[in-house]
Amino acid sequence: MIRLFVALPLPPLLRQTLALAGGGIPGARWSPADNLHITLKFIGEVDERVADDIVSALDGVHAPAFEVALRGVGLFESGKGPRLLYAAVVPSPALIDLEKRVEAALARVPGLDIDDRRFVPHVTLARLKAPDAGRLRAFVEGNGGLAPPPWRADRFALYSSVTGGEHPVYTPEEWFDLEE
Ligand code: 3AM
Repeated sequence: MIRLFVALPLPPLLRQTLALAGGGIPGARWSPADNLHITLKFIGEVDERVADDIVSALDGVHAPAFEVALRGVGLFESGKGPRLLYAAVVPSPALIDLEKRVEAALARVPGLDIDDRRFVPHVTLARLKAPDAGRLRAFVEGNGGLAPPPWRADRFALYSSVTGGEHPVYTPEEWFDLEE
């Protein structure tokens, strides 16, 4: 079995910059630079044979390359308080369209049960467990103006995810080019 998700990578320099912004909030586990990405669709655990079908399906996704921009930070909350700190992604029509195309391609793979939660494009900066409320608020307020230079998304990847360690290990297993 292999745990998979589909995501857009972030440029290496941007990953380093965002990872360096971390620290200083007790109760926040910061994503290492290598883990920063924009999830398009979480797939979950699948059999290796199904993984091959997923690659074939994603090969059939044709979409244009497009500009991506991050703008500000936000929190995902659960009933028990904030659980995830993220950099928000400007939801351009091209990004929404790509997510829909990936979703449609995966829907055609037999044996897959993909979650259909609303797409809120984001980059997970930290996972939170009883974070220090004052420090968290200061970080969110201090980074409301986050606006790194936009970049051109010209490919996406099928990533594997190995959980269990301090941080999950994400590895791009296959790349899929967007059209220029
Ligand atoms: O892009 P982020 O970091 O928000 O939280 C997991 C991570 O999202 C999410 O998939 C990405 C790669 O692991 N994820 C993990 N389990 C999930 C699930 N059961 C999930 N998303 C939806 N349903």
